[in-house]
Amino acid sequence: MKAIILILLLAATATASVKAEDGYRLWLRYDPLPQTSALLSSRQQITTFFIQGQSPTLAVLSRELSTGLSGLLNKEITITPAAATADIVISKSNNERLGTEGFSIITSTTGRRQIRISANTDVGLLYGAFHFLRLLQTGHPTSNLNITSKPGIRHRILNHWDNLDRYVERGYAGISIFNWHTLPGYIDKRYIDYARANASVGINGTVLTNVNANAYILTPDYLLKVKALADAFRPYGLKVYLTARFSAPMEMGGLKTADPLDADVKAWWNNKAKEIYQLIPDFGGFLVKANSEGQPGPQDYQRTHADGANMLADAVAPYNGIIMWRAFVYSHETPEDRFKQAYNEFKPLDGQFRKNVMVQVKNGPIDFQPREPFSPLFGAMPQTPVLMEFQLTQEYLGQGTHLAYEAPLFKEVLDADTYAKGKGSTVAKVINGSLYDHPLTGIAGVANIGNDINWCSHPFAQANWYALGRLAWNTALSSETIAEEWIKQTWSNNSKVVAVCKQMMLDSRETLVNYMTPLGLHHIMGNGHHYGPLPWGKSLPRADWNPVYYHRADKAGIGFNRTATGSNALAQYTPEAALLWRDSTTCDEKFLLWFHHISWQRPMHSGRSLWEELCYKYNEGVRGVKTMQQQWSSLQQYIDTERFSQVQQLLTIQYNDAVWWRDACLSYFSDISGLAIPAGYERPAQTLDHYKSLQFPYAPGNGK
Ligand code: GCV
Repeated sequence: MKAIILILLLAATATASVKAEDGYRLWLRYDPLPQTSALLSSRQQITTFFIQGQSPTLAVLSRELSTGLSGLLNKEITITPAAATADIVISKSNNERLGTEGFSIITSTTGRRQIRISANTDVGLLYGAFHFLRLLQTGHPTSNLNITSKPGIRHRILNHWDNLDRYVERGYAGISIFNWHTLPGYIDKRYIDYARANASVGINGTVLTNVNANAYILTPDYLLKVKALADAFRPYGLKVYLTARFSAPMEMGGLKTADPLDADVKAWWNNKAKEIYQLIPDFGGFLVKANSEGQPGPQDYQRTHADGANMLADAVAPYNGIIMWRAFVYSHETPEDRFKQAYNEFKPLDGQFRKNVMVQVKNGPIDFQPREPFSPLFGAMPQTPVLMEFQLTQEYLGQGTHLAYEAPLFKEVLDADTYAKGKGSTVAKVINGSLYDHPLTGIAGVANIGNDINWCSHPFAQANWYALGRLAWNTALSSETIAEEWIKQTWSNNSKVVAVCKQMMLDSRETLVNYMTPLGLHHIMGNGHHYGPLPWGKSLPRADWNPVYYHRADKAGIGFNRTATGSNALAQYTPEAALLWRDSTTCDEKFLLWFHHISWQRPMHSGRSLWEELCYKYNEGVRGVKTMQQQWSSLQQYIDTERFSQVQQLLTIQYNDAVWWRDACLSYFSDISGLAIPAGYERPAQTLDHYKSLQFPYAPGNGK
C-alpha cells in the first residue's frame, strides 16, 4: 500500500512540474532546455549575437533569436555591435551554392569559437536562424556544425480554403484566421505568429482565399486588406497569392463575357494585375479552380484550360507573377471513370502553357483519400511544371478529431516511381523540376489552420503543417526525422515521449487506412461532409459522388476494375509503373481494390480469403487505435494536463469512430457478399439498418 501511495505521489509531482500549455506556441515554444551535458555546453557558450546590416527581415530575425535563445538557454542574451566578440555571427555571404534562400551554419574554431550563420539574402539568414534554433531545441550538439542547406522546391505554399465571411471549407479548427472585417486597420498578433511558424519551416507563400473563389476579394477595398497582410508577412519571406474567380470580369467589371480570348476581358485582368502590383509589388500570383464542381472557367466559352491559364499568366508576367492552375477537374457530362478525367483533360495541353504557369495536381487521381496511387499526371507532362497539392486539413482522414500523421502519405507519393524517364523518375523529381529541368517548381498544402487556440484543432495535426514545410524544403527527409524534430519541439525532448509519440505518429496513417479504407477501398465516406462510413451510399445525383461507384461490391466480389478489361485507367501510367498494379495476383495489396474487382474468396498473400482479409484489416485498424490510446496513457506524467487530456479525449472519439467504421463497413459488405464475419472477430454491436439510419446534418462540411 505504502509503495502505491509513493508511486502516486511521484506521479503527481512529475505531472505538477509540467507547465500548462494550450498549444498556441506550436513548435516554437523555446522552453528552457534540459540540463544535459551537450546542451549545457551550448548554454555556456552562447550569450551574444551579432547581425550584420539592417532590414525588416533582420529585425524579425533578431527578435526571434533573442526570444529563442533566452528561452532555450534560460539566460540573458545580448546583441553585440562587434562581430569579433559575438558567439553567433549572422552575416551575408556571396556563395552561389546557397541560392536565394539557402544558408550555411558553421561552428568556427579559428580564433574565438563562433557559430556563423551565412546566406546570400536576408530571408536566407532568417531560415538559417530558425534552423539553428531548431537544432538547439531538438538537442543537437552545436560544437561542430557544418551545415549547408537550400530548398529543393521554389514555391512552398499553403492554400487556405477560407471564405471572406471566415467560413473555412473543410476546416475543422474554427473560423479563418484572416479577419477581413477588421483588416486593414487591425493586424492581429496571430498574423505575425502565423508568419513566424511558416518561416520557421520554410513555407514562403500563402494563398489567402478559397479555390471556390469569391470575386469580391479583387475589389479595391479588399485589395487594401490583402496589402495589409502582405506587408505584415513580407519580413518573414511569406508572399501572398489570391484565388481568381474566372468570371470576375463579369461580376466585378460589368463585362458581358469572361472569354479568355476577348480583348476586353484580357484588358480587365491586365488592369487588375497592375492595380494589385501597385499595392503589393511582390504579389505572388493567382491560384485558379476552373470548370470544376460548378466553378466558372474557359470551357464556358469553348476555350481550353491553357487559354484560360495563359490569359491570366500574361496579366501577371510583367511583374514576375505566376499562375497555379488546378487540374482537379471532372466533367458533369462525361461518363468516363473519374480517375481518368484530369489526365484526359490536361495531358493533351502539355506544351501549351506559358512559362509562368504551373499545373497544380492533387497527389492522387480522386480526392485526398487515406491512400491513393499517385496521380498519373505526374511525369506525363514533360513540358509543363507540375505543382503538387497535398491536403493538410483532414477532410477524409477523420477531420479534426483523428490522429493521422500525414508525412508517410506525402512520402509514399513523393517516392513513387513514375518511370517517366526510366527507373528512378520519382514524383519528387517531377515536382522539384529535376526530371524535366524546370526552374519553376512548387508544392502546396491545403491548410488545416483556423482560429482555434492551438491553430489546428487536434494537437497532433500541427505536425502535418510542420511536415509540409520540411518536406517542401527537402523531399528526402524521412517521416521519422520530421516526426522526431516536431515532437521534441512541440512536446518534449524526453526520450520516452519522443519514442512513444514517434511510434504513434508513424503508425497512425496505416491504422486509419485499415479502419476506413483497407486494401485499396476509397471514397466510401459520408455524403457531403465525408465523415464516417457510408459504403451503401448511392443517393447522390452524380454516380461518381457515390460510394457504390467506387467499391462496386456485389455478390461475386469487390473493387473497381481499372485494367484493360475495365476502365483502363492503368493505361495512363507508364507500363513500368502500371506493372506494380496491373496483375491482380501480384498487385501491391494496399492498392488492390483501386484497380481490380476481386472475388470474395480469392486467397491473399496472408493465406486468408479476401473477405477474411477485409475483416482482419478492419480489426487491425481498431486494434491500432487501442494501441495508440495505451501509448498515450503511458505518457501522462510527462505531458501537461491540458494537452494530455485533449489528446486522450480525441483518441477516445477516434476509437469509437474506428469501431463504427469497422462495424458499419463489415455489416454492409457481409450483407452484399452473403458471407458471415468469421469466428474470432468481434460482431457489430448494431444492425446494418442502424448504421444506415445515422444522420449528421450538422457535421462540418454540410450545408456550405
Ligand atoms: C474546395 C473536394 C472537396 C471540396 C473542394 C474540392 C477541391 O471535392 O470536397 O470541398 O473544394 O475538393 O479541391 O476543389
